[in-house]
Formats: sequence, structure tokens, C-alpha cells
Amino acid sequence: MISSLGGPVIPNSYIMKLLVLVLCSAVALTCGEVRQGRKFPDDFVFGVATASYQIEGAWDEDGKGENIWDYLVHTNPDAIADRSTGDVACDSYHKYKRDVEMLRELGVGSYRFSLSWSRILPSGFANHVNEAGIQYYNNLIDELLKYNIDPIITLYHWDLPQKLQELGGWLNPLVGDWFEDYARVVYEHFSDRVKSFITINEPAQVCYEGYGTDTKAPLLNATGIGEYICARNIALAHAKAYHLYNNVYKPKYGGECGYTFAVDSTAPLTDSEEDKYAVELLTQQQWAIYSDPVFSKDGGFPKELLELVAKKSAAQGFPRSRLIDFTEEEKAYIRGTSDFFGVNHYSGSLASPSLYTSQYAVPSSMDDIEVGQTVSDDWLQAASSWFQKMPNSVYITMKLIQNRYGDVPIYITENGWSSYGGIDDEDRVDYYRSALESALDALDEGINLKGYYAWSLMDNFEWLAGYTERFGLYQVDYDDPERTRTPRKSAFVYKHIIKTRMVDPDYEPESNVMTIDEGH
Ligand code: GBH
Repeated sequence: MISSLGGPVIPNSYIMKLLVLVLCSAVALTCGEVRQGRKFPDDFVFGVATASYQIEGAWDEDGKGENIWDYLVHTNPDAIADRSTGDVACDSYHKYKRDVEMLRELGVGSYRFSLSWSRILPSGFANHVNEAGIQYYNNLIDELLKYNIDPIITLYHWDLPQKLQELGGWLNPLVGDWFEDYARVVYEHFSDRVKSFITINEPAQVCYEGYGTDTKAPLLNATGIGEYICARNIALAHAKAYHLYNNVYKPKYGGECGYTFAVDSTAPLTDSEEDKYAVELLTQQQWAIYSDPVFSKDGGFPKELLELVAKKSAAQGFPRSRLIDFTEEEKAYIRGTSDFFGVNHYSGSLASPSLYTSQYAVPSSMDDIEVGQTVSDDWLQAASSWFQKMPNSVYITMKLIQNRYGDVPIYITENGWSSYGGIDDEDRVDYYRSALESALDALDEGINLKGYYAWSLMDNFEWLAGYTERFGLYQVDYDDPERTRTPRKSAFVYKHIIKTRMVDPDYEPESNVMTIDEGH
């Protein structure tokens, strides 16, 4: 996506100011100004999130099998910005007690982490369960429960067992069965104590970035082909894992099972009908292709996208569409299979067909929709090239979801800011404050937002960016074999927000010594 944002940046945008004005008057508040005294509801969940490959390390310890990120960093080191690996990462495999201590310091009610499929099933298949892997997650879960922190488990956060990749990974039509078998092992072992599961983290990043481009493992870059085959298989795989939970484990243990999508805030570049339609097309290409099959009234892929891809495919000489529709039976099987809408939200952009340039491969899903994006130069740039701070972006994102799916319960399962490092992280503090103010705007309007997870508890392996970009509330010292974690200013500020359930723009931490408050 870097290149798609590389288009003309609107200088000192008049349009942008108009847009902000319209959005702000729509919610009857002045953007940028913090309205004091608003509180998050008592049952609103505050948490932090991490993912297995990004923090655990111990890549080949105690029987763990190889996954696609192990394989990528070892066979193609140049693909990673600093040639680093997740071999040790934050060493959470050994330091999970310190992680839980940090959660207690922050005072969070919930911790979202993911399971390493190949730590539990080394080959990917369920014929052999690695007991040491089960033991590790049991230890972590029990440690969390000891301190009344609710575990929320993501089954899949991008680390597919390498053996399954060699069989085609998410492009193999049997992947849904493999995922269901893995899910059964997970539910069997953990659903007595874990009441919240997320099947898959960000299908778009699995399919589009991993198969339709080369920005995530397995770097397949089968543009306009891979992402569509994957989109079909992953929806079915998610649905299988959901039905299994819903039919077998929910009746026994209660609990919920959902699905998490990456949603950036998108607004039209101008007020024109073309630009508004561009927002819809970009939405379909970026996330609704994955979420409509589950959350839309009729199920299935977005209609306009199906038509566009069919038309383009025919013109390109393909005997059939590159995006294969579901059967009616499949649509019915997938529809309604999520107890909540999980959303990972970071950046934003402005969309218009007038910004489309022919920089994309043919075929590709960006070429299929012919929409371009840009950002305003007023938006602060994060350390990650793809990440700019769009004003009121949480609110805009919540509205996009609500307009599409009505009052579905929403959890923000990730949100946070990237820097290059340093303890005094004012930019991150500002980002969290604006994001949470924007979440309060959404709550004021009756949006069914139930919780918020900061990304991330600590610095971690940022995929192709290695350790060059930092998302942590805690800084991790990678030169230290102990991987010492030190709270940043943002950790103190987030703690204060959780404690008071309010965003105080003037709060300054009294000291840099972190303690555990009573009751945590
Ligand atoms: C989240 O994805 C992930 O769930 C998490 O693991 C990750 O650490 C976190 O973001 C921060 O990146 O084409 O190379 O410019 C957020 C989704 C990731 C979508 C970046 C857009 C652009 C990558 N976004 N991606 S690139």
C-alpha cells in the first residue's frame, strides 16, 4: 500500500478543511478540542494486544514446528528491513510472567494474544499435539486468571505452519478443514477458562498482503489472483471454526467467538458522487470482501466488486472470473458467523478515481477497482510509511462499520502508534488521547463499541519492518539478553485513562516509576 499513498499529496488542503468541518459539525463538536468529563461506560473493556510470532521467540524450542515467518526470515533475510528475525523477539516464551506483571501495572481488564499454530501442532496437522506448547499457553492463561485479567485468544495471527504453506496454504481448498482441526484442539484445551476467541486476525493482510502482493509472508505476489482465491477459502475456514465453537463449546462453557478486520478510515477526496463511490469500492477491496460474507444481510461477496472483477477478467482473456462466487449453500453457511466485529484501526486516507495511476500490476485488485488514495500533509506521519494520523479517524471508522452492518457489537482489537523508539513518546500519547476521544464521540452517538485494545503491550517484531518501528507502551531493549521492558510515558497515560475511565489532556505522570495498584 505504500505506493498507493505515494500519489499527489494535497498541499495545505482546502478540501481537507472542508471535510473536517463537515465531519465535525456532523457530531456537533470542535475537532482538536477535547471535551472534558466524558466517561467510558463501566462495562467498557480496556486491554492491550500482542501476537505470537511478534513476541514469543523460542522459534524451535520444546518441539515447536516451523512456520511461514520462521521460514521467510531464515531463507530470505533481505526481505526484513533490518535483516532481523523473530527467533528471540521479546522472549515472551520465557518472560510471560513479566508480561502479566506489566498488564497488572497498566490495570487492564483483558489481554488479547495469539497462539502459534505450529507450537501446538508442529506439522500443522492435528495428528500430533505438542504438549509443551499446550503447557505454555496453559501457564499464561492461568497467570492471567490469577490476577483477574480476561484472556482473549486469536487463533491465527499470520504464522501458518510451513508444511501447510508447502501444500498451498490459504489457497488450498482444504485449508478450512485444517483450520477447523486446529481450532478443535484449541477449544478442547482452553475453552474451559477462555471465554473469548477470535478466529483470524485481518484476513486482508493474510490474503492481499501475503498472496496478492509481497508485503507479508509468504510474499506470493500473485496479484489479482491469490487474494481472491484466499478470500473465498478464508471465509469458509473462519465459518467452520465459528460453527464448531458455537455448536460444541459455547453450549458447554458460554463465551463468544468473533473475527477481526483491519479497517482504515476512508473519506471521499471531494464531495462528488464519483469520490463517494470510490470510498465504497475501496471499502469492498480492502475489507468488505472479507466481512460482507459474514456480516451483510444477504451474505456473499460485495456485488459491485464481483461484477467489476468478472468484467475485467473477461476483458483480460480469462475464461472465468478471478473472483469465484460462493454457492447459495456456502453463503448461508458463512452468514452470521461472528458474535462481534473486531476492528484493528490505525491509518486513514482520501479516495478518488481521479487519483488512480497505472502503477498497479494487471491483473490486480487495485486495478480491478481503479481507485487511488492520498493523505493530507496536515496529518502527522508515524514511523511506519503507511501510517498517517487522520483526524477523528476512530469515529469515521465506526461510522463506516455501522452504516454497513447496523448495530453489531464492535471491539477495537488493535489501535496504536509507531515511533522509532524512546521513552518520552509524546506523539504516541497524543495519538491515544485523540483515538480515545474519537471513540467517545462514537459512543455518544450510540455506536455499540464494547472495548478497546491498545497495540501493543510492548515493542515487537514488526513483520517486514523488523525492529525498526516501535508500537509498544513498553520499550524493549533488544541488546539486553533479558529483553528488559521499560514503560514509556504512554504506558502511564493509558494506565491513568483506564483508572479514571476518562481522557485527561493535561495529565502528567508524577514519576517514571511504575507500580501495581491495589486490586491488580
Ligand atoms: C496490524 O495490522 C497487525 O495486526 C499487527 O500485527 C501489526 O503489528 C500492526 O498492525 C502494526 O503494523 O503494504 O507494507 O505498506 C495493521 C494493518 C498493516 C494494513 C500495514 C496496511 C500496509 C503494509 N495494516 N499494511 S505495506
